[in-house]
Amino acid sequence: MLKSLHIGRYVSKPEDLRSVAGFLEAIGFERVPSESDHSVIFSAPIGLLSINALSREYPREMLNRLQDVNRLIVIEVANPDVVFEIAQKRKLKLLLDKTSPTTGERSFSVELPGEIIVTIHGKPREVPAGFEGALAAKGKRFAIVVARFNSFITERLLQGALDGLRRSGAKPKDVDVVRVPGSFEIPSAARAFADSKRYDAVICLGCLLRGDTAHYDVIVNEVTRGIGQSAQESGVPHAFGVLTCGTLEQAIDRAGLKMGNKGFEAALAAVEMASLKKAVTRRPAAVSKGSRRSATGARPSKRTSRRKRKS
Ligand code: DLZ
Repeated sequence: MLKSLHIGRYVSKPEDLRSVAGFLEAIGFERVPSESDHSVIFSAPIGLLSINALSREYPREMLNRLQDVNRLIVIEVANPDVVFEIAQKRKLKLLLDKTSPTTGERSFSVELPGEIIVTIHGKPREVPAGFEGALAAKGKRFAIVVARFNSFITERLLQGALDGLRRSGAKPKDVDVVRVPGSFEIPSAARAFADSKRYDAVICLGCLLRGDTAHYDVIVNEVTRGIGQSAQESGVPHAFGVLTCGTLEQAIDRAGLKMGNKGFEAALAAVEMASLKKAVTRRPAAVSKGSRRSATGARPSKRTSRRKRKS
């Protein structure tokens, strides 16, 4: 029974092998390890074998080449425009480029070294533009909850967080800092800040070091769950800047040495999420069900408004 399909194509000169392989790799084919130095093997996510009648639309030059169909490779891709750019960057000779007016499918053929012709086809998917929060803290208020346990580390995280907020435009008067005994106490303090509705985001800083007992595992889970729960139930963004390390050395690296400062990173995450939350709540819905404005930002007609008032 059929196990797998291998299609071989031959380049006319051995030295062309490298550039053909380079192009196939650049567009996403995965190289299968091979000991041979006169062939390269690739795997594709889905393989299909197509038997084609030659089209009269093809230019004469291409028809002549296709007399030897052994030199044609047909590849379906998710976005032919991206592959087209790759082919252009590699200065591959374009033989044909057409887009179906009915299906929108683009199909183009390029000549690779070694007299190989590749026909790429696919339908570019429409990707929504999307939006994201900005690193703009000006006018927003932040609460920082810092654990005193392992203060040698957590005070460095705090300095990093304050630096991140300042660099994003936050004013010192808009930042409140509270210290709690250890990481276990962070969630309840964070929740109190979040419930006050006076802050745009809460930044949680602590340092849990694995000891010889099960204490670490119990607390790690509880602190993580508690901070997540506070964020979800209050609707106020919380940034997680609690280090969970095996050794003091690892913690030092993450508090300003080799691995950056996780307090600084947490502050930037808080600023971005606070900004994103504002953007989401202000943005008109794509499909408006009785909302004041439609997706285009237009208000509903007066007739609709009147009808709504009556009911
Ligand atoms: C008790 C304890 C221990 C053993 N280890 C840590 C730690 O590595 N990091 C930390 O932030 N806190 C630790 N704590 C303190 C607990 O978080 C908590 O403050 C106490 O159990 C009191 O509730």
